[in-house]
Amino acid sequence: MKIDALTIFPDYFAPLQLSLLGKAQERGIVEFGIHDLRDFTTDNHHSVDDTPYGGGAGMVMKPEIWGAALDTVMTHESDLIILTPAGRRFNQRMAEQFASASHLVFACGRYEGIDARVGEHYAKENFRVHEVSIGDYVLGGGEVASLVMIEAITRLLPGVLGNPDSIVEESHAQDGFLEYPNYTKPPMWRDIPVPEILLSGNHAAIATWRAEQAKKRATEQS
Ligand code: 6GU
Repeated sequence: MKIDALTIFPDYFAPLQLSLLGKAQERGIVEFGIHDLRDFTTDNHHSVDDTPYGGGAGMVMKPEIWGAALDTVMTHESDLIILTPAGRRFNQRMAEQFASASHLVFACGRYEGIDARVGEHYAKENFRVHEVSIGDYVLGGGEVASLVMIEAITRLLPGVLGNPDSIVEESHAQDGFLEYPNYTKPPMWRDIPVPEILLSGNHAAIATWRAEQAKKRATEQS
C-alpha cells in the first residue's frame, strides 16, 4: 500500500518511522510519502490560507495550492481522505475498508479547513473522496487524525502484526464487541489473583467466561 500525506507540518509524521509502522516500511508492506504543502505555493510569503468569503472567524486554506499538490499524487486508483471534524466518523469498519485500498492520500487541513471546492472538484472528476473525522472533538489540524487512521489501517495489512490472530479477537473486531480482560504471570499481584478459571485448563469454560466478560464490558460502556 502507498500512503501519501499532504500537510504544512511534515514533522508531525516522524512517528511513522517507529515500531510496527517502521518495520512495515522496511518490509515493503507500506510506503509513505510526506509532502510539504508550502512547496506548492507561488507567492513570496508561501501563504496557504486566506479570509473566508461571507465573513467569520479564522482562515480557510486556498484551493489552488491544494489542487497543485493533489494533482501530483492523485490517480484514479487513489482514495482521497480529507480530514475534517465535520466528516464521517472513523471506525473499525472504515479501517478494514481502507486496508484493502492500494493508495491512500491524506489531506490535512488546518485553520477552519480547506476550501470546499477542493473535495467537490476531485469528486466531480470521479476520484474517490472521503471526508472523515476521528471523533466528536476539535483538533488543531488533520495531522494527528491522519496518524490515528494510518495506525488503525496499516496494522490490518497482512504481515504487519506478528500474530495475525490478534486482529480476530480484539475489541471492535465485531460490532459492539469489546475485548475480555487479559492477564499474565504472576498469578497473584498486589493481593489481586488472576481469575481462577483462566488457570483451570478448561478451554470451553474459559471461552464462556471470556464471552461473558466481553459482554459485560460492552453493556457497561453503552
Ligand atoms: Cl479529522 N480534524 C480536526 N481538525 N479535528 C478533528 C478531526 C479531524 N477529527 C476529530 N476532530
